[in-house]
Amino acid sequence: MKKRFGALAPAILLLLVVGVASIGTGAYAYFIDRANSNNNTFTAASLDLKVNGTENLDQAFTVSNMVPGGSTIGAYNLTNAGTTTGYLNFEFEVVDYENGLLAPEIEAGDDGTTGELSQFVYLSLYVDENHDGEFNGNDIQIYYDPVSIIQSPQPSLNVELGAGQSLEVVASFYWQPTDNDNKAMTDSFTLGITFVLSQLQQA
Ligand SMILES: [Ca+2]
Ligand SMILES: [Ca+2]
Ligand SMILES: [Ca+2]
Repeated sequence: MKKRFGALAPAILLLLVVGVASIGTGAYAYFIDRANSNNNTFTAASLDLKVNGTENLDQAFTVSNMVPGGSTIGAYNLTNAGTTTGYLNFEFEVVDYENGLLAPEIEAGDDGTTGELSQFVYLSLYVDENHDGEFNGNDIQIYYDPVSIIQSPQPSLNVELGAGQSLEVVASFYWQPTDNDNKAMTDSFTLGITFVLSQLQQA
């Protein structure tokens, strides 16, 4: 009898071990169910600024035979064709040309060093919020001064432009008459405007 029990002991011990192990791994068949959130996708947004529907607008203004008291006006349509809100700011580049020195220029004290036209022509640049072609109401003034000083640091305006939104920027040029207008005879200037749309507001 003692001998038979001794022979069964390893088997009983094995059952005990399996039982304890089963409790430890939780292998009993309780109910279970799962629900899923599949194909989570992450895509970058875009900022895509267009002026009059293009990336590089050439010669929006070509004005010849300017005279004191003369003016010209035009408008840009700016669109954020991207998918996230941007903030609009402005950069400018002016280059003056003398184009020869006439007697009236010399008599006015012009030394031919550089052209003077940009000192006489004022630019009024503004966001025309109410689209009436005039600076009024809640319109946002971007610049109002002689063109010659437009390259000096300008305050950041950070005009908000939402995804898919457009706004109108009006540029109005006016030759403010002075006693020195003769200095600008035959002179010319080129003006480049860069519209900058950025995700963050500029300092
Ligand atoms: Ca000249
Ligand atoms: Ca207006
Ligand atoms: Ca001149």
